[in-house]
Amino acid sequence: MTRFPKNFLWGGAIAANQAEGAYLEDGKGLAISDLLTEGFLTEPDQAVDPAKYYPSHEAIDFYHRYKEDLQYMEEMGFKAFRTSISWARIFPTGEEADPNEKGLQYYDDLFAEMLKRGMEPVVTLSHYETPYALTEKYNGWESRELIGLFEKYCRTVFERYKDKVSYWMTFNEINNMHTIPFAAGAVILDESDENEKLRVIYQASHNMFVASARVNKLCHEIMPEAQIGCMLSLSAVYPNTCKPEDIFGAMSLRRRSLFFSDVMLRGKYPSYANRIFEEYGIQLEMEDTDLAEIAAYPSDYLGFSYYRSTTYKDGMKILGNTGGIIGEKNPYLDETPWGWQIDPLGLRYVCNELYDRYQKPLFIVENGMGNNDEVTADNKIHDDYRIDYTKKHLVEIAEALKDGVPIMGYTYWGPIDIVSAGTGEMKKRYGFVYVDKDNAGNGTLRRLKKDSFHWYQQVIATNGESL
Ligand code: BGP
Repeated sequence: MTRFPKNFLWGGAIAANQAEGAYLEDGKGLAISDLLTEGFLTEPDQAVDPAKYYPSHEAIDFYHRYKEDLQYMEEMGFKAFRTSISWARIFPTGEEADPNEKGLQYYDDLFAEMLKRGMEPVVTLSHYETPYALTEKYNGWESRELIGLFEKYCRTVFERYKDKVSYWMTFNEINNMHTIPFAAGAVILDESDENEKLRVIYQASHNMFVASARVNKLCHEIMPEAQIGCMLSLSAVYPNTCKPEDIFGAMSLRRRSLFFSDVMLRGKYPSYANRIFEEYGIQLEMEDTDLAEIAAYPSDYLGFSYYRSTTYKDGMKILGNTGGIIGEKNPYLDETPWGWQIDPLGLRYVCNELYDRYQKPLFIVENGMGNNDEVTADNKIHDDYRIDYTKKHLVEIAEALKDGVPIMGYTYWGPIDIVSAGTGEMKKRYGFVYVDKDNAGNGTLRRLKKDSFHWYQQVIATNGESL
């Protein structure tokens, strides 16, 4: 029995800053990701130090090798390929009067190559790569200035790619404003003042909500047939025990993320937000038209990343928990070498909860297993663990579809090895295609198919029937 819709968007996802490299080539400006030596869980440098290694500067050189890499994706039968446009390729400092034509041309060629190889481009407008000049000048999204600058960037790329791109999304994992605010909002926080820190987190979020509403409107004006979604990181959150305080805390931790999709999909601030603003003395700076715009132009779908589940234990810090993901170990689950708890049923649970809450289509735009793959003497990579992880999650997606949840597609995270966002490592490999490069940046960059490459090719060829 067919378990996946015939138009299900099978594919894979990367991000410009984790794959392209060419970090200053053809006029590109510095992006926030270019100042990180060990990923977004560490503080950025204030300037590039020539003596240091920055993983995003070369990454896997996708900028020059995308034709070869897309050939691998075509061979697996991809229907869709998600990547981001690096804002700093188009407007190097974010404030230029005119866009950088070489940057526009690169993405023109990239999207054309995808379409030629049978893949729908799925484009993230901001994936942890805001022009760093906007952090230096405005402290990123804390300032309303970024609304107009982002709108101008989006209008430029909508106009340029309106005949190539039908699937867009605004801010990658916008709910990570609480855990990695520099990544999600290009803001630097004063960790010494809790109220001020939360004020900046919620002010930046508000400015992004307004920007999202405006570009949703713009997207539909320029491309009436296109779809534009919001995008969140949505691990399942369980109570650590049946203790009522654990149950209530788990709901509160879930709400910390769902606050963002509540605003962007329902078009208004949820009532529970008022208590947070009151308790922390937060007065959001708004213009009279903000709430009307947010109400009038919600996102079309909910894109989200799902890797793992986590638990809430009474007493754990919830709001403003910058510097990483919180959660107690779940004794019923195995975990990856990086401690991410493997919970395929959790994905079915999250899909049902999200559809119950929003009654809008879902798009699983990130799911995958990071692991320390070994290359054998005969150049093989036997990644059965990745096949097992992905198979189990896809089976639960089929169950969620059977539960009546409309799911647009599945773009596996990191179909080719790329730089880890959290740690900057290459050895945290997700790919169905291996890339010869190590954490210190050494390697030939040659590509190798893993066992999982042939497995995923079969899954797509049979529209999931082989699972
Ligand atoms: C998500 C990001 C992706 C990707 C993924 C895996 O938060 O949207 O950019 O990096 O996490 O995380 P990591 O690369 O740290 O393993």
